[in-house]
Amino acid sequence: MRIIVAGGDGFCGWPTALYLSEKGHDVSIIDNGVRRKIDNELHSNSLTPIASLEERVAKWEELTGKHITVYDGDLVHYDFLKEILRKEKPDAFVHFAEQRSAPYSMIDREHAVYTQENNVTGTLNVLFGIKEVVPDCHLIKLGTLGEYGTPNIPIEEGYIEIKHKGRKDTLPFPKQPGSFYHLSKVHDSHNIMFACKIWGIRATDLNQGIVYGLETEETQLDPVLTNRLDYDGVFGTALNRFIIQSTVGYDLTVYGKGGQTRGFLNIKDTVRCIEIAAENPADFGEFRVFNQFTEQFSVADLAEKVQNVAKEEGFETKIANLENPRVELEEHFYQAENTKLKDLGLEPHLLTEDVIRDVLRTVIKHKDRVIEKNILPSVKWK
Ligand code: NAD
Ligand code: USQ
Repeated sequence: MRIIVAGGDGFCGWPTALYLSEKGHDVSIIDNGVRRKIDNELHSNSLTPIASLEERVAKWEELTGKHITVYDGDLVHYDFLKEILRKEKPDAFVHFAEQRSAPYSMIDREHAVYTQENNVTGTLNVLFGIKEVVPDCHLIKLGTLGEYGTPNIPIEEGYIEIKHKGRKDTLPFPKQPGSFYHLSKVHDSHNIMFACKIWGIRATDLNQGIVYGLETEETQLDPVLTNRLDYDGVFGTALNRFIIQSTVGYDLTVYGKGGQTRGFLNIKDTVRCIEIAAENPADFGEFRVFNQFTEQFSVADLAEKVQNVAKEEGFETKIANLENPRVELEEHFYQAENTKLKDLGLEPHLLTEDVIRDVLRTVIKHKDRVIEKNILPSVKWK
């Protein structure tokens, strides 16, 4: 298949581009490099040293003979996007290219506006581009499990059957997102659903949980192919952050009571889920939704797991219950459905002590790069 990976320089996009290329697909990447610029804005960095995108794809070609074309540009620029769609004529468009940090979207008005303009306009452009240039192309869009929030009922995959006043219908599952970032994903989902309905576009919305780990078989082939790894209070995510904190002598930063429960998955499963979605496209006019995670944990559970493994590796770590910078439930019911990807062949890499140990040992090699003042959360919701 001819596949465009938008956001292919990022944490999920880079390993996905390599994985799909390895599987024999003709892959091209669109990325405007904004994630690297945001590191400069925040005076932050990836824990792992990352090569430029040009160096990355050159090394991949040198090692495997497989070519990945790179387009340096912005999805928000419609003429640029249309030109690439005309050139590439993709069978699938994998869309990772969004501002993905909840805290970043909550810094101030400018950051909230940037997040929603970047994400919503970029996705609208992709929808119009598919309609006008490549109507057969399957859109594989990264949504987020956080679109649903934490309702007091089990979370279904996209839709719920509701009986009301003697009548029955299958309707989109209610959305209660917890940041301007998560809201941007809800807006995207609505726009995609509408475009499928009116234009007959085929789309899969992957409501992904929190991704942990960093390496896949492909990124491990050479240090130049190494994936980025975020640990700071703005872009770092729960489990990866805890592992890194344990190696530099920081208390694990559990926010509030730590009963916040979320869906998680290994980066090795992210890349496979994209392949599954690509190989099993949605029908024309179908807005298909998969919940893309493999296990659910509370943040307190995760901190404890990391504490145990870190201890075995010689790091004595304490768990801090910091004042929660976010507005969210800290103790709640949580049960999300995740059968559709497994039914299509996903075999999850589950979170074992060995998996945590593996990431921890990789992290140790780069722990001198940690900028300590970036570890504590700096953005408040209120
Ligand atoms: P990332 O920030 O590492 O990667 C996103 C990439 O997209 C970056 O390389 C950035 O430069 C690029 N980009 C952003 N806006 C762009 C634009 N307008 N035009 C072109 N390129 C643009 O993020 P990630 O962690 O790889 O996440 C990828 C996607 O998966 C996001 O949509 C995110 O919301 C979703 N997701 C991520 C996680 C996670 O835990 N990382 C979990 C669930 C969903
Ligand atoms: N948390 C802590 N301590 C930390 C970091 C986070 O207790 O040091 C808590 C948060 O308060 C929250 C939970 O852990 O309750 C998850 O926070 P996170 O920063 O790990 O993840 P989140 O902000 O939800 O965002 C991440 C990605 C985003 C993706 C989302 C998937 O950055 O792109 O969409 O995970 S989900 O959470 O399923 O919506």
